[in-house]
Amino acid sequence: MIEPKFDDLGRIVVIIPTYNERENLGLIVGRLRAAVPEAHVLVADDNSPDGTGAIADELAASDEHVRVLHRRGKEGLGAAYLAGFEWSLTEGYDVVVEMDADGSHQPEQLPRLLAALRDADLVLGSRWVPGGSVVNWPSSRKVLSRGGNLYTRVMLGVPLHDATGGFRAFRAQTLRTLDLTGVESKGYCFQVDLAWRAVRAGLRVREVPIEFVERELGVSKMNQRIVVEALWRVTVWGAADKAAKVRQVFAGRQGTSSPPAQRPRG
Ligand SMILES: Nc1nc2c(ncn2[C@@H]2O[C@H](COP(=O)(O)OP(=O)(O)OP(=O)(O)O)[C@@H](O)[C@H]2O)c(=O)[nH]1
Ligand SMILES: [Mg+2]
Repeated sequence: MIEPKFDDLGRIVVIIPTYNERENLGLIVGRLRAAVPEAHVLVADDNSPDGTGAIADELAASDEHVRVLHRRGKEGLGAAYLAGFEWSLTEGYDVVVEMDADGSHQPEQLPRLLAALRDADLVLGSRWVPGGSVVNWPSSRKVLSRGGNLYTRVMLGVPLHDATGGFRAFRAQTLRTLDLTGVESKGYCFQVDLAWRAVRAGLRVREVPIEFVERELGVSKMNQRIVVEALWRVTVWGAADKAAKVRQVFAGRQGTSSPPAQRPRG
């Protein structure tokens, strides 16, 4: 019996959203089970046409640490995570982790995130802090990610370097605090949305460096629509936030009392 290293954090579940990841799922779950044996795994599959859901069921049948959430159809990463969060909170987990199925997020680096969660409410695996890196990305993709993160930092005023990344560890209490019922974001901006909510709620958000490895197997679900959604929503959120601050300045000048600038939304 291997001694759990993170039992002080409580029960841990790693949510892996999948859409057509049949080549990757078994590999990633195997690596995860070896890297953090005490963690449970929830595969959130959107009825993948390639049969990923059936593979997930096979994994679950042979390992009681693995569970599967079968969803109706492809509704985007954000919706799959929201369903996974709800399941995890209902099941009473204390720590909820987000991780891609395609090997970009290395399960061997999860202990780093979990260790950092001891002094944080949300830990982000970050490609763009010292020590972080990306393997096998063309420079166009690096520019897109770094540019998107810079834009997010400027528009929303979040002090984060990788708000779009999806390798994260939440305390369950963080998810409860954020009130996720109003989250509509679907693609990358789902990650931005949650990080921004956590910062605005005054929670402790920490970034730890990760090495992100571009997928080798299977097909990317990244598309132009996901990028446009992120750009559009960040712009709208940022403009609304700045307008609210200007209104507060004017209200303050007129001597009326106003709520604090950075209130949690939920
Ligand atoms: N359940 C579910 N999972 C999804 C959906 N879209 C993407 N995913 C999963 O979310 C994770 C990230 O998607 P990727 O296609 O790897 O997106 P990406 O990492 O931005 O793109 P690449 O760098 O090209 O891999 C993978 O595990 C996908 O299988 C979806 O609509 N539903
Ligand atoms: Mg990927």
